[in-house]
Amino acid sequence: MAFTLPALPYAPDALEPHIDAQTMQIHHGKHHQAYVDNLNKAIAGTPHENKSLEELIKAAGTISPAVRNNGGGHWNHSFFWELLAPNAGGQPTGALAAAINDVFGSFDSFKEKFNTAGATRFGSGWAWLIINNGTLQITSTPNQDNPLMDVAEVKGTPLLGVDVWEHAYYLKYQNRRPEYMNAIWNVINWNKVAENFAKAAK
Ligand code: MN3
Repeated sequence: MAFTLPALPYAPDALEPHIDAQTMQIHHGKHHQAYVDNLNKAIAGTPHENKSLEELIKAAGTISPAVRNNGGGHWNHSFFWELLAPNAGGQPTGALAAAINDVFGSFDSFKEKFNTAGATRFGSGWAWLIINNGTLQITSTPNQDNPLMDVAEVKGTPLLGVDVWEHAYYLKYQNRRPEYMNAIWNVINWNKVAENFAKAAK
């Protein structure tokens, strides 16, 4: 069964002025679409054809780089779009807020550490908030890898992921990745992150 591009859960201009419409259109319609198309090409006629995306991701180290890169790209972007929303941002509440304060001291200190993880990821990759054995942790991965992969240096269940590839911000922020990392907090959908947390903490 071929994979398909999920629709954006909001209009491409809904995250303005923090993430511009053109970036969203190209990022979703061209980059994410290409990961989906190339993943389908890579698994066509192979034993991986009928596996779920999660199964492919978890075996990333034992399958072809094309499946690792494009499967990761498809999983990561599908996850990412849901984590953003118009009229979002602010701070988490409830159990998630308590867990963040517990581990990082405060929301501001969490944000600072997360921004640093994104800013210091050399080249292309992702910054993550994960849960691992019940504990929150910040990490980052190169390229389209993610913490679910068997090849990840730090493994866990992603709760929040931010794309730090240049294609995610270059049109508006050019080389200023830290500025993009600061702006994205205005559109983080904490309800979705809390949902991921509740599911993973079970
Ligand atoms: Mn991307």
